[in-house]
Amino acid sequence: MLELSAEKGMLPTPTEPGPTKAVLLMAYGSPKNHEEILPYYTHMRGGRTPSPEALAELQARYAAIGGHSPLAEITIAQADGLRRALNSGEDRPWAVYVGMKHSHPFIEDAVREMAEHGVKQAIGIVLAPHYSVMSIAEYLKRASRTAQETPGAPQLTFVEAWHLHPGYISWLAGQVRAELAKLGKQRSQRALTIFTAHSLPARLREMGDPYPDQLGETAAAVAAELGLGNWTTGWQSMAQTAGEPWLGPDLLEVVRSEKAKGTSDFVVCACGFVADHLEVLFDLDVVAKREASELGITIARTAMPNADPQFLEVLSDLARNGFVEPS
Ligand code: FEC
Repeated sequence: MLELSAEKGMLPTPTEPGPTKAVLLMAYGSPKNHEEILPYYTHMRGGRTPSPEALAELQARYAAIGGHSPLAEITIAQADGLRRALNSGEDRPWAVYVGMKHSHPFIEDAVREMAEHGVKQAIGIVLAPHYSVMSIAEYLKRASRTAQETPGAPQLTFVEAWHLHPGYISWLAGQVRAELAKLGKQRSQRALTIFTAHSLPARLREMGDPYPDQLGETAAAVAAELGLGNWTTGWQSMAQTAGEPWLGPDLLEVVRSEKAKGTSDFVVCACGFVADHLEVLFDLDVVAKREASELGITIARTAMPNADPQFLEVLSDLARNGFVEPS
C-alpha cells in the first residue's frame, strides 16, 4: 500500500516493508503564491536576486493568469496518477517521488527521502520531452550528485528524452486533430499548425545539442501521423533576461510572417511542455491571443496533457521500460 503524505510535499510514502520500485518524477516547479515568486525567481537565476523591475514584471505575469501557476498542483496530480497506473495489477509496489527544479520539494529532497525509505533503485523521468544540456541534463545532474552524496541513496537510471514516444506522438496528434476539426474542413486545410518548445540560447546549435532537432522530430512525427501538410516549428517563452541570441524563429514572428502571406488560422501545439503553466497560460493564452486579435486572425492552442489517462500511460510505459532491477 502507498499513501500520499501532505507534510512531505505530498510525496508518496511506502507503508509496507519490502522491495519497492521507485520513480523520481522531476518537474520545473512553480511558486505557490505571490510571496514565493521572489525566492523562486532568485533560485532560477542561480541565487542572484532579480532587479525590482524584473520581479514586478514577473509578478504581473502571474497576476494575469489568476495569481499563481497551477504547475505544482498538476505535477502532484501527474505523480499520483502515475503511481495508480503503475500499481494496477503489480505484485510489487511502485512509489513515485516528486522532485522540482526550482520549488519545494526540490530534486535533492526527493532523492534524500528515497534514501530514508530504503529505496534501492529508481528510474528518473523529467516532465519535459526534449533533451538539452540546459534542461533535462540539469535535472539529471542534480539527482545524480545528491545520490552520490547521500548514504543509502538509490541507484538511479534515467530516461534522457522521450520526444518520440509513440503514445506521446499519438496524444499530440489527437489534440491537433481536435483543434483543426473545430475550424471546419475548408479553413482547417489552409490552417498552419505550429509546434513549439521553450527557446534556449542559440549557441546550443553550434554545441551540437540535440534539443533543436528534437523539436523538429516530434513535429514531423505528429504531422506524419495526421498526414498534415501545413506545419512548422517555432520557439516560445524566450527569457526576459536573454542577453544573447536565443533559438528562433519566435512563435509570434512565424505568425506575423505567415499572416503576411495570407494565412489566417493557426493551431499552436506546445509539445515541449506537458502541463498548463505560466509559459502556456500567459505566453500563449494571453500574449499570442492578444496578437491574434490585433492581426484579425485566429490562434487555437491544443490542450496540455496534465493528468490525462492516456498521458499517464506514456509515463507509466517510460517507467516500466526504463526501470532496472537492482543487482
Ligand atoms: O508555471 C510556472 O510557474 C513555471 C513555468 C515555467 C516552465 C519553464 C520551463 C522551461 N524553462 C526553460 C528554460 C529557462 C531559462 C531561463 C528561464 C526563465 C524562466 C522564468 C520563468 C520561467 N522560466 Fe523557464 N519555465 C517556466 C518559467 N527558463 C518565470 C524567469 C522569468 C523569465 O525570464 O521569463 C532563464 C534563467 C535565467 O534568467 O538565467 C534558460 C526550459 C523549460 C522547458 C523544460 C523544462 O520544463 O524543464 C528549457 C514550465
